[in-house]
Amino acid sequence: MKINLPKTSQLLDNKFIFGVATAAFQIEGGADSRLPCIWDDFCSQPGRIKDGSDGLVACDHIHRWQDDLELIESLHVDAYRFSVAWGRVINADGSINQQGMDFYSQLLDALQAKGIKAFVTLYHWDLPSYLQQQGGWLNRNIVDKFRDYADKVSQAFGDRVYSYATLNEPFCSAYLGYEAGIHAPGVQDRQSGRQVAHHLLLAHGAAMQVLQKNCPTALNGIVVNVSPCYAASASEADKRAAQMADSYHNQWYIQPLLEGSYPDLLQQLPEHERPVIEEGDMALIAQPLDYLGINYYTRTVFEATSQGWFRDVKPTTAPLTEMGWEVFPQGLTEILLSLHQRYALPPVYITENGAAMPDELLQGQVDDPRRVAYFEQHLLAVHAAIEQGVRIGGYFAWSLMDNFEWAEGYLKRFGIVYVDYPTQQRTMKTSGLALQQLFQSKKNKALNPIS
Ligand code: IFM
Repeated sequence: MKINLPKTSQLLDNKFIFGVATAAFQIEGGADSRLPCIWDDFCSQPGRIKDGSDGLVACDHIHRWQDDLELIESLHVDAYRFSVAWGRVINADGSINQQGMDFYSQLLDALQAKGIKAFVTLYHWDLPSYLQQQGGWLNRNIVDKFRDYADKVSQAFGDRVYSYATLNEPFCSAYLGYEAGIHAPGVQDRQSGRQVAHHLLLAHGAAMQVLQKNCPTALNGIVVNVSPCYAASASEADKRAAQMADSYHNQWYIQPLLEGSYPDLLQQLPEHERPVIEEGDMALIAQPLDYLGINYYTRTVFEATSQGWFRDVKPTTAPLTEMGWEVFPQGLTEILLSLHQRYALPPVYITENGAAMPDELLQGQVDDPRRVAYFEQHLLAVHAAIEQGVRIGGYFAWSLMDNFEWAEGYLKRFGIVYVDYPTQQRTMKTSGLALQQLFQSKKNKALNPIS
């Protein structure tokens, strides 16, 4: 199966970056060589993870990274996006864990030798447990801890990193972890969620200053997840609900980053639900960004509640992925355009996009035509946004391989490479082959621009 893009698409330009993405806790395993984190603790609480699993072994990437890197190279990607496990590189007393640092150092060297750009995320949700015991993201001191972590990592990695993201999806850490309570650490409290969001944004700002000082030539920024919010009906109440949801879930993170202020919705929260914001905080958050990473999977539809708030309506009829998420590629174009119209956006990278599908390994093959279609539709959506003026520098498929899908455990497969967990054998899916062909044809076009 092929992924077809218009021949003249800017996605096929030499400068456009194609890549695949992963995150430390989801693939590494090797829990005995790092400090425990909040996700280890969460997994050990009965009922938190659908299949009762954990990240102790995951894809055993820690021992198989060289083979995995061959796989990445075989895809003809320009870049590989991965995250650093904080508790693998920094000890509880703040000193460097050299063995852990060496692991990423070797990976960076190997990527460099293969000409693959490293996109490094500093925080993809795996806060060390000892920091959680000190209050975690609710304790404002976390900002200093994160700054120090960013400093040590960026000094150790030097200029081998093409791009840093301070945080991956602060919405998930704050909202899913502290308001909905379905992610670690499993708290359900609105004020905590808003406070954690504020501390995450502050930590981002503090780390950005360090990154710009230590790595002035790297592309430094942050990755947010966005889900465009649609009204369930044409009623004024539902339209307003969708606007509020957009403010609460999307703009709550983007507006402080780009404009140094929270959406007006903040003023509508009762005082006891608002975050504590100190003088100078908003300026620290709004550090200039070299790029904004956007993760997109689906849209969300909202209706009004009788309390004047919003509630999402589960999709039923449209094509759904295994996550129950609607396949809605035009939402990606629409959210990119609306952000472009609303803000002075830095260059955007689509840092995650992909789908969980009901994959089966049959006679050594995994045929996933619906995922191929998903990628094609979303790449076309990116193309459409570029055509309408949004500056987009790259696109990363989520994910390189099946992995630990947080509260869903190993039940949901997002990989373009299938992982047979009992044997740890990797099998390229049809979608992996389709992306491989696309990525290769882009490289070939760059080499032979006339063809
Ligand atoms: O697996 C996650 C990833 O860790 C963050 N973004 C969304 C993906 C799919 O749920």
